[in-house]
Amino acid sequence: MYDWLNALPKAELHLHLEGSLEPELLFRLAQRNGVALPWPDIDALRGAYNYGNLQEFLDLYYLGADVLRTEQDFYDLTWAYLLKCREQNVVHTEPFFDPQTHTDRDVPFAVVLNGISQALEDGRKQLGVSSGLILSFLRHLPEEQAMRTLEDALPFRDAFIAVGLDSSEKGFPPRLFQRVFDRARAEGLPAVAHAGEEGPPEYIWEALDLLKVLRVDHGVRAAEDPNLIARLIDEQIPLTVCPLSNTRLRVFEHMRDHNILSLLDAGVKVTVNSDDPAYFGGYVNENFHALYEHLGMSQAQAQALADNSLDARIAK
Ligand code: ES4
Ligand code: ZN
Repeated sequence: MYDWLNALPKAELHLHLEGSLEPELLFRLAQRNGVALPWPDIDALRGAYNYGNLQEFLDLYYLGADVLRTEQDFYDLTWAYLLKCREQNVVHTEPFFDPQTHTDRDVPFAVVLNGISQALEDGRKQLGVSSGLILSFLRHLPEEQAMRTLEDALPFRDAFIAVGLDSSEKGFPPRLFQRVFDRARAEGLPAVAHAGEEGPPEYIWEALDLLKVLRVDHGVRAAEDPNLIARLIDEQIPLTVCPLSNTRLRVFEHMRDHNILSLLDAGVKVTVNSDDPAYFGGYVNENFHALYEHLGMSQAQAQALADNSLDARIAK
């Protein structure tokens, strides 16, 4: 079963490039750029990968991202992830990046984008991994800063397939970003958004009705609202679910409690994704393995999940 799962062609639709920064590369880039780290060695950093909730993870994720400084750094980060894609039969990926995490540290937008875009282009040519990049806004920062980030991005409009919304969810509802998403849509950029990870079902309604998202990232708390589930099924709105992320961040206490297969069987278009693989202990295939091990996922269910991922692509 594990070999069969590994060989399944699949797409990854929920992956933060900054969250694919493995500790080894993190330490190498820190040394290359002369950045002092709060951890004495790689094992100490790995020891810190223990989170009580989303915010505890995010605090570490933003600290780690501080080693990314040059175009080459962003290239190396993206390339390492694409090598994983090839290894895992991820034939298509639509990764996120968070420009504000870098521009707020005075790393220019173009430095970040050029490094990532060059690696994605080389990945298409040399690895046969197709891709489309999603520009994600940080929702814990003011709406004006998201709008400024969008303005910075528009000269590079063709480098993106969509905009997204991530970071701390509770207290930062989608409605705060309606103007930014209106502007993006006017420029022809479709939208996705994190909603219903830690936040309530109302945030998923807002993402659909106000931000007009094509997909919902996470969305697992939709299960608390039967009317919302009916809408997701009726409109076949994809959810990009991240099982290892959800258990590491205590959205579900144990993998056996995860609702992804119940949602699948109910007719919701769910997909399997890794979110921040370096921080949550696995890439896409390890997420599939966990569903087999703890939820008894069948081959037919795994095939449906992989088919959903290819079908839910924005870039076709
Ligand atoms: C994230 Cl798991 C998760 N949730 C929200 N924002 C994020 N950024 C990176 N990983
Ligand atoms: Zn995410």
